[in-house]
Amino acid sequence: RIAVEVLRPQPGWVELNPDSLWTLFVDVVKEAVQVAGIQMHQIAALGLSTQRSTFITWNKKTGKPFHNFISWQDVRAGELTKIWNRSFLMKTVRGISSLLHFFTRSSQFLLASYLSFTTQHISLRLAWILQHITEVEQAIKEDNCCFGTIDTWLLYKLTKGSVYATEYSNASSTGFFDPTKMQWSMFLSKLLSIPVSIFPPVQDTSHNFGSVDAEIFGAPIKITALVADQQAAMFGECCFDVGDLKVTMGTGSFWDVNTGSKVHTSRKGLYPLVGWKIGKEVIYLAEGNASDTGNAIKWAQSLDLFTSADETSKMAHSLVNSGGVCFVPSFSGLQIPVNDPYACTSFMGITPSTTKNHLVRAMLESIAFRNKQLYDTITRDVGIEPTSIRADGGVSKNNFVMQMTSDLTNKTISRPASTDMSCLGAAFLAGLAVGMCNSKIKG
Ligand SMILES: *[C@@H]1O[C@H](CO)[C@@H](O)[C@H](O)[C@H]1NC(C)=O
Ligand SMILES: *[C@@H]1O[C@H](CO)[C@@H](O)[C@H](O)[C@H]1NC(C)=O
Ligand SMILES: *[C@@H]1O[C@H](CO)[C@@H](O)[C@H](O)[C@H]1NC(C)=O
Ligand SMILES: *[C@H]1O[C@H](CO)[C@@H](O)[C@H](O)[C@H]1NC(C)=O
Repeated sequence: RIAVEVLRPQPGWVELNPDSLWTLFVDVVKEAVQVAGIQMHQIAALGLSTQRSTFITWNKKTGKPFHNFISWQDVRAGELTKIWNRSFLMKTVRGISSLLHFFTRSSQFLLASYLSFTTQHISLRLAWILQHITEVEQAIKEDNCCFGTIDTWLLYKLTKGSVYATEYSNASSTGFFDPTKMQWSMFLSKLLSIPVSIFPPVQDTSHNFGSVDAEIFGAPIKITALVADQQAAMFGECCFDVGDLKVTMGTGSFWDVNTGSKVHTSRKGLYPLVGWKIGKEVIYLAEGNASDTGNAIKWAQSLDLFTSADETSKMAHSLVNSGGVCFVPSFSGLQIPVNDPYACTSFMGITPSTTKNHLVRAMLESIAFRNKQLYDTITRDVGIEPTSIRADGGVSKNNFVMQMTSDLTNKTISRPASTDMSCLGAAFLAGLAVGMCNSKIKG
């Protein structure tokens, strides 16, 4: 597994170098094609699935970035977030919006009435950049600033600067996109004084975005899909029908449910997203997450509670219960349905007879309990009774966690042989655009 080096120049700042990301990306594609034993010219289409809410801005004329990628984990806008969230203006916005919703019943106003900023949304990190990097401010004045998430940046680089675009699933995860109107949010733009003109044009998920410059891979491959990671996983898992539900368990757990052509407005903190837009059809999702899943396991590994995550399921199964030990997985607070950003991580119930196995079992149980909590919240809030749950991501390989989740929810869980569904989803979407798959594939 190849990973881009994560830079932490100051406490709370999390960045990625755009040039190393680009170089690594090109190397990985070349190697994958070589390992598959095929030639570049045999490839019909390329689909990209990328991490969400990580962004960059660059000079339109020279293509030179103004700063590193600002990761979704970056909390430099924490102070700004607190100030905005508590401001009189935001209270007024929420108050007026809920009043307007009362009279109009428009979901647009209901969404605004729950508006509160978090550091994970792009809005305030972008506002921070505008305030602190004068080059960006200047470039915006001269209409010379491009904004992009990782997909947009890779597309721009792949086409040597000739294509500048993003697509709906990605745009909607920025928190700067209005899913009820399917355009960049004029409201947030005015509120935060960030001109909409810096955002890229939004295209369909499965669309002919242009071709890779022949110099890069030695052949001009068509780029026909851009899609954000969770949405790609949803597509890869074939969650095409209303009520289809999946969970991707990686660093965190992401639960997504297909809400069809309806934007779901939630009172519990589920986030509405565009799943994909293909031609006239727009599919919406509602999403909830638990931010510490693989994270918690990695932490335990760093303390030498075990040497490989593969051992944990066996360790947990070696006991009948956790011996009264409980773990709360909240390194980044607890998300829905608790919604407490300050919840602290803890082990409780430790006694002199507690062993490593008890601690590990308590941690795995906590992941299953969070799954149950999210499952209940989502199915009640959206009003569905799914027949099964589809699971993917690295942690879904853990038999103990999956069995306990299945027992708690009383649902069958289906798990694909290969757990990287984001890649498969992007490939399906790319194939769709070049006619390799005539319609969505079932099964
Ligand atoms: C934001 O403000 C609202 C209302 O003032 C409050 O209920 C909520 O907990 C705040 N959220 C954060 C993350 O500070
Ligand atoms: C996780 O959910 C919280 C709300 O519960 C949301 O603010 C946050 O943006 C989500 N995280 C990601 C990475 O989508
Ligand atoms: C679990 O599901 C089965 C089959 O769907 C059902 O017959 C049974 O009553 C359920 N058990 C509980 C405790 O809900
Ligand atoms: C898609 O959007 C997300 C959120 O805005 C962003 O982090 C990601 O980099 C985007 N993908 C691309 C390829 O631009």
